[in-house]
Amino acid sequence: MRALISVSDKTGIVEFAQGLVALGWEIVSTGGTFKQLQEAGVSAVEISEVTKFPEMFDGRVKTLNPYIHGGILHRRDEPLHVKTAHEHGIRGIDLVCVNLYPFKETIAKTDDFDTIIENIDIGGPAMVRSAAKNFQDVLIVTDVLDYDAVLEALKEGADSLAFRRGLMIKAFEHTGAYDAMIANYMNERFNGGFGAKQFIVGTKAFDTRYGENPHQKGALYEFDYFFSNNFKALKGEASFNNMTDIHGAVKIAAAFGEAPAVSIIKHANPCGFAIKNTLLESYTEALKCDPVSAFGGVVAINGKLDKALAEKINEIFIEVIIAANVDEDALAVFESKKRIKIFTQESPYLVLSNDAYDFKHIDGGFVYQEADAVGEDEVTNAEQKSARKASVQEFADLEIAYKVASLTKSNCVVYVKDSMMVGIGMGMTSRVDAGKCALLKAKEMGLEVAGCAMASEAFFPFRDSVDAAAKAGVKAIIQPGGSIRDNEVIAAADEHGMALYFTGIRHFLH
Ligand code: 93A
Repeated sequence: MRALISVSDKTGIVEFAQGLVALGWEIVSTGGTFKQLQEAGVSAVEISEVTKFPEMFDGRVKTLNPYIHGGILHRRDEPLHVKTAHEHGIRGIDLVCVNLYPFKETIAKTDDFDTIIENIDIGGPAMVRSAAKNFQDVLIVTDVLDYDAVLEALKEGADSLAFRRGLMIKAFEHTGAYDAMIANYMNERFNGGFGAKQFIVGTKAFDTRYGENPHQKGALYEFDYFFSNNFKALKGEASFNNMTDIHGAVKIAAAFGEAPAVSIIKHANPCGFAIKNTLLESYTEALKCDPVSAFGGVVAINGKLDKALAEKINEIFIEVIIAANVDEDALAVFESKKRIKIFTQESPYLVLSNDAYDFKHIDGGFVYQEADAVGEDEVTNAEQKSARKASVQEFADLEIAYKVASLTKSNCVVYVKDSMMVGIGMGMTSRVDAGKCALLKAKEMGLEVAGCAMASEAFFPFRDSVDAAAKAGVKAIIQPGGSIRDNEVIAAADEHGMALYFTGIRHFLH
């Protein structure tokens, strides 16, 4: 039996080749791989001996040859194929182990187009696809993590058709994802990301137990292995709804750099947020906004979940905690709690993938757009429209309210006082209702709204929301502006002695 090994990521390759040799396999390999195997004392044949051609054109043509592709592709159960192979001196290749030129790593470190082009693998995917097509007779190994399982299967004669089929599917996923990555990169570079005939995304990270409801199947797909690298379950298993809530929670808690921000999310919308001196204080204040909604919610912590914070959170039922990092004795606090789930990113602060994409499913397809974000200076550069200027604390509160509003379902209005959210109304069909709803809730929770700052993610179409806010004691407002009645809104703010700022940028989130 002969194996062809040609890998860019050479992790574990020596051990894999040694394992094959021990099972009586002969190894053929390409330049760099051959060298590595030879240095490790693994006997192998160089590819040029098989192809009877040297590697050519700076390695662009190494394995693209009938001795290789004929060896992989001919059907062992088709007498004419076997005869033709024999006539031409083509020997069978029964296992192909390939991983591709590191296109992703290359685009991450350079813009140099020649380098990028040279890192598009041609011969590799061709071999992967040949072997995958002929999976009945050829094992195709594309994942470093499969080496042990393959050796084990060969040892025990357990390389069944089902086993080979599994490897075949992985192989086509591998080449499919690779070409998608190249197409997406080229589109982004030359078409601003919107010229793609096909937009191809996502690798499965894991299946969720079910979808949004128990009768629906669900799974998480990721771009660029974001979750594989930045999401670890310490307790429990993330559900479909947990993932969308965690998304909302992390986006908000991570929106203020290294500040000790804590957000509480229910059904993808915030029901608590604060930035105080410590994470414990932030959580305590965040919870006051709407402890009823927070019950069974998701808490995101922009820093360490320590024991004291864990004990505080443990006072009520929170379903999910996502913390940048978690102390062991904090985890121990929840030992006897069966239902709580705890996840970490194992980093000092919460991490976002910052992908440039955003899309939403609609029946039969999806709408695709650039991702939205509040610009770094958007709030600082907001235009003062009123006679009155916001105080330093009011301005800090405006920034919090505005960023939270940009990450909350439209229509929304957010009230913040002393860096703590005191009221929020969201997902309403009318902005004035969102405002009323928030105030009603704040009153119910016994929270003081007077003196707070307020933000809206889109303009106020009428002065009614400003009048209502003034009545509640709001002192500063930030919003995009852009309504034909902006002047009435400004006049209302001046009448009430409020500070009013326009950012000029709308942040609908539907
Ligand atoms: O340059 S290629 O597109 N042309 C080829 O014929 C070819 N054959 C194998 N790339 C080719 N490969 C790739 O070389 C493999 O996919 C693998 O990633 C890499 C291994 O090269 P080396 O063994 O020299 O490190």
